[in-house]
Amino acid sequence: MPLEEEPVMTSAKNTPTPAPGRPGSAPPSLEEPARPTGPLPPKPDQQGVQPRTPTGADPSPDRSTNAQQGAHLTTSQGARLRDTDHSLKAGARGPVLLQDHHLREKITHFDHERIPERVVHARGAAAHGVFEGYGTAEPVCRAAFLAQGRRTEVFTRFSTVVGSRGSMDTARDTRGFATKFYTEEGTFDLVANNIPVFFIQDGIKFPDVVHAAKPHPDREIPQAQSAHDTFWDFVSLHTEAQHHTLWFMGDRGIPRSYRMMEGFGIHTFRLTNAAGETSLVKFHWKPALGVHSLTWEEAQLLGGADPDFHRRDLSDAIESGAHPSWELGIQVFPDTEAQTFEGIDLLDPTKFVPEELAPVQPVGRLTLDRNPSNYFAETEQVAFNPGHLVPGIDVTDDPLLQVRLFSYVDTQLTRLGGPNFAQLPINRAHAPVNDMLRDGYGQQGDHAGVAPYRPNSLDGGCPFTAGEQDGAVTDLPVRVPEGIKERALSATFEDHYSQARLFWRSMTPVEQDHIVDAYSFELGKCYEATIRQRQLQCLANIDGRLCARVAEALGMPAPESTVAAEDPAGQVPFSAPLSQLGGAWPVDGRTIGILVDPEADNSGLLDLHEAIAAASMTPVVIAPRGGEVAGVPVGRTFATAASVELDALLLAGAPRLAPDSRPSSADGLEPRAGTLIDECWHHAKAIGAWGPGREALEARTVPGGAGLVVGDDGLEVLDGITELLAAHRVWERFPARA
Ligand code: HDE
Repeated sequence: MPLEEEPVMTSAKNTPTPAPGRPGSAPPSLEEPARPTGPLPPKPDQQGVQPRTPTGADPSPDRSTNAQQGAHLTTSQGARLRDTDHSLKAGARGPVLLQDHHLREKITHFDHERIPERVVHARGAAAHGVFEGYGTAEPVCRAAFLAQGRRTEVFTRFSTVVGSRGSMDTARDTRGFATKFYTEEGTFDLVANNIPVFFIQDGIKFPDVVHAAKPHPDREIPQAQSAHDTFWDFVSLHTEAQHHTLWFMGDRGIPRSYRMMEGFGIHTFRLTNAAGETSLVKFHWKPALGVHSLTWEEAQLLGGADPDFHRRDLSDAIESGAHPSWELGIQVFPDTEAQTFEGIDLLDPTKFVPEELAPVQPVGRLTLDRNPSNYFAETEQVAFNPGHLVPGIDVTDDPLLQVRLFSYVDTQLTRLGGPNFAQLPINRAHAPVNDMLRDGYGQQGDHAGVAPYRPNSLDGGCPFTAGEQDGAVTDLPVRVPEGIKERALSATFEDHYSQARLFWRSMTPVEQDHIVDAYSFELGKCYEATIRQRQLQCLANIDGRLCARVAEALGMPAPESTVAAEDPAGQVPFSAPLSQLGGAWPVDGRTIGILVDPEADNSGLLDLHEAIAAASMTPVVIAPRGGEVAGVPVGRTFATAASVELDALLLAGAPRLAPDSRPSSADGLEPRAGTLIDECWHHAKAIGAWGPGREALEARTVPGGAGLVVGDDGLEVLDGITELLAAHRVWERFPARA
């Protein structure tokens, strides 16, 4: 039988799923195609993406991928198949035959599709992008990717720490923020978190803190939560964890979006400039959109309404063209023998350096502009390692960092099934690779030559080692402090409370309220009174007022502090950048709900929809039923809408229930529309209304209340809402309680 001609584009992946309410995406055909027709076009943010080859440069396209070539279904060996729905049987109702190769291959492969999830940071979402250097780092760092105007491809993965791969995005937790820079000098990984300090000072304790935070081993509950006895048992006994814990009891533990988080390298790194001079630095990512958070109630509701909230938010924003960006900055400290700055031990990862003491100096910009095309191949298989460094960037003796340098490869050997995971497309260096690593599970290199050893004469002596002038990584002649071999901790690591106190003092009253609520919730979930009591003691050592407020909520006595309350030498009393409030920020990628009554006059709806999209925000029309209203697609019906998905709400109409349909509220408003307004009001979101929507607004909120915008039409109201959104939330609606 002659083979049919192949269509030009044959991959059927990338079926566009239009974001709610986004008009214009071509729907797939109703019928299953009978002949190859070519796929739906790739999404705009995925255009021109080719899988990277595992080995060698520029192989033929046929060798570049073994996935989805040609129009026809084949076995893994390329033999075309005419049926994949029926196993080969002895008669239509008889037993299945072992000789059915396709059946066995299909089931066997399926049986092995899952790999172990990450032992921590299992739940994540990622995106591709570009980093552009400003050249401002040159006085301290010779890394080529920081040069002015140098553009480097990057891949960034965000994650929660504790939950399993299928857990909710909005759990209260620290977030990972790991970036792979595919630089021309080799790959540099900045494996960061959204909190600048860590739980522990020595990596040997990492299994302890993780075992304490993970679900209880007997019943495996709770999932993705720190609100349980084992976690608070550990951190209340292990007081160096108190500082980090306070940060994630604060609003940073429940970010509004990955796009609105800071990132911190935590450890101190050592940089070298072209003259060989060294400096100590801490890395910071500053988001262009500002640092913003959910409320705790929103986070909890989202856990049910949309467990993928952060993942969806990131990919929707990128797909709609609202590309998130961050500035990379460094705090620079002199590389002295003491490795301290203003009395702060730079090797202690439970301490940060306030920006008032060392400003964050911008050195480049990261922009994420492309979603992965395959979650497993990219986001799941990416392997970061703080030991992936380039010339000009080196580690220090921070005992947490030193252990990390061992752990990442070790865990990846199991997770990614052998030693060749650096050859996976997402992990491949973009710099030429010429190693002498050979064989092993999953080897994809077809290495030439006979002499993968040095010295050799058979392969012409290749590969040659490089000198510093050829861009080689050099080992810095750093002095190692002399001492005896001992399992001990430096006395400079002993202060566990003063920076936690600085953090607490630097919060605004509403942020302090959130912290009190978080401790009250978390400790309220602990069964053991002694654990609550012990943690109250830690809070008393941080701040008496914090302790008293949490103790009151728990109905327990507040203990007295057992530590000195004076600030250590050099510490600032207050650090403004620690608070998230204040300032005005771009509104790109914010979601605006528009509640409509399809029976009313919706003539201005299309213009409003377009105006919101033109301002780089996402409009979502919410109506009693699906379809279109005035030419605009309904993004959410009352069955699928949730207030927690929205940043602001516009009331274009006031859908009502028919009087005899079922019990209604006094204002006659459709109850689910009423709940939407109530929740947006309660969560301090901006709400706008015009026409019949004004009536609903007045009925469900406090007339004249903060953050309410009324006007004659949607466009006028939108201006006021956009202004309010720049501050993220209508903070005046949360009167400070203390
Ligand atoms: Fe990690 N960490 N970590 N960590 N870490 C991992 O590596 C580890 C620490 C961070 O999106 C693991 O491939 C130890 C600090 C991120 O793939 C593992 C210690 C910081 C990610 C590991 C730390 C991080 C990881 C699990 C204490 C912030 C996710 C899977 C010595 C500066 C990366 C993997 C991704 C992942 C070990 C402490 C950040 C087990 C032993 C401090 C963002 O190797």
